Amino acid sequence: MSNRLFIISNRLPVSIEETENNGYDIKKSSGGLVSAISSYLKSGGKEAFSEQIWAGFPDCSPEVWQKAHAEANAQSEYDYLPVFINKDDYNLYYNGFSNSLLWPLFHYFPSFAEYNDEDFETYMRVNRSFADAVIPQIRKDDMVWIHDYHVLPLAGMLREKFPDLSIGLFLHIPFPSYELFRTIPKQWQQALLSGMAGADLVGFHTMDYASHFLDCVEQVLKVEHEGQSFLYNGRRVKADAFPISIDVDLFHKAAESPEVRRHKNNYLELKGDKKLIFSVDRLDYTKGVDNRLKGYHKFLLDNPDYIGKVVFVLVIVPSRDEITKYAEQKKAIDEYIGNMNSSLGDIAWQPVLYHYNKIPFDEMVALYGSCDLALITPLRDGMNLVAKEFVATRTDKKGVLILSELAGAARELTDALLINPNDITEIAEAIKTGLEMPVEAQARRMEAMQACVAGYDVNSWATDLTKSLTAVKKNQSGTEVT
Ligand code: GDG
Repeated sequence: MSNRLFIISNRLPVSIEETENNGYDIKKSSGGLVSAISSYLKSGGKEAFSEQIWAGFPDCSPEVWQKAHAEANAQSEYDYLPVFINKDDYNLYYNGFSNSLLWPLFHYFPSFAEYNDEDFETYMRVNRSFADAVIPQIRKDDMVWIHDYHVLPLAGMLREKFPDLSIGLFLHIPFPSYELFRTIPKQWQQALLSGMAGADLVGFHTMDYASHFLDCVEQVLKVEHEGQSFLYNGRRVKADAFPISIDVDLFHKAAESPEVRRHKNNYLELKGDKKLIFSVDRLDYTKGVDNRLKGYHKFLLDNPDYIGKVVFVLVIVPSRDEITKYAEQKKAIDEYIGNMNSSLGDIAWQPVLYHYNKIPFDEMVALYGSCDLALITPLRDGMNLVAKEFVATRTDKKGVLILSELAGAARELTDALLINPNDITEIAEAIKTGLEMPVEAQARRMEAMQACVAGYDVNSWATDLTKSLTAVKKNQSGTEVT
């Protein structure tokens, strides 16, 4: 238990907000990555490490951080290491290269990708700032765990200084096929892949993504892989699948908690004898909300008996709203819902109940628990945790999951009603099938999906990754294939 766990991600799991009179507010983030790592540490992971350090952008200036960091650190299980990035650089690195090139391209939206030299240069410079901030703090027996597409070149930058350091990199989004990856200028392809190959273990949600990565490495870095690993600069690098999951117990327990029950009772009363469809996503064109609405619209037009007898609660959490494509997506959704509600609904009933804001955890779980159908239709999604959370919540074994076959989660949740998110008719038909599915069939499918989610929960994911990294390190004696 001598080594430390060193996590690096774009953002720290805390942010400091300046308030009036020189004060500050410490806000803990509650994203998927933070809850994944926290629940792993709580359930035994902590014993494996002497300390946990988390490096990332704190979303505040060094002056504000200076005032608040002691208190923030005292409240946390992590030692925070802030990486300060100025506003202009952050804009080009985050809104630019990360979210206007890598995000759309890796999600198979090449026409949304913006190839901009200044964005690339800033992305590399910001990654260098990450390296500069963490290098003086790293000890050679630390286990470094880098997360996501914002920091792809970082492993390579750390490797220059620490030839033997244990470095894992996990990508939370898909990795695209070479045919898409090659649309990036060659110098950028090289920088991204050689940076990723600085890790010892590169983790993805599915084997498809891992295979695409290995294929790109072969084409761009001219290094052949043997099985799932390749030799790069004399070091063996492994690519593998680690399908991220959720804290199953948290959702089980939450489903039975008095707060969730209270919200659930309210929703059940509100719903009356109507059917309830539910979805919750960040605002993102990859989530397929337009097609979801079109599919629901078609379902109502094709099955007019359901008019007035079903409500779709659509929750969208604001996200990346400084990027034009996101603002356009918001506008398109608003307009579609406005038109649909006024053409099909009346004062007494609206087909879509739209909420454009984050909802509290208990309310989200109550909606998972009281809906008849969860409608999850991303055009591409690395994994999709909402699908797994819905399944884990349904201790009553009721409810139907409609899931896009283009989400990573579809590889595991094969007992969902799987649909192609570009096929509006298939979505419409699946809604009808789902709403009319006998309870025995619902229970059978739900039990199979619950067994799958419980069989590989978030702790399995984190343990699997850390053990695998340790094994890769052990096997790295030379050219041994792992
Ligand atoms: C990326 C990848 C991959 C959402 N709305 C509310 C809320 N949430 C929580 C959900 C869930 C998380 O946010 C969303 O996770 P997803 O996996 O669905 O999607 P991304 O944000 O796109 O995440 C994705 C993931 O990373 C992990 O690797 O699965 O493919 O794109 O946990 O519960 N939570 C609350 N209120 C909301 O309104 N409380």
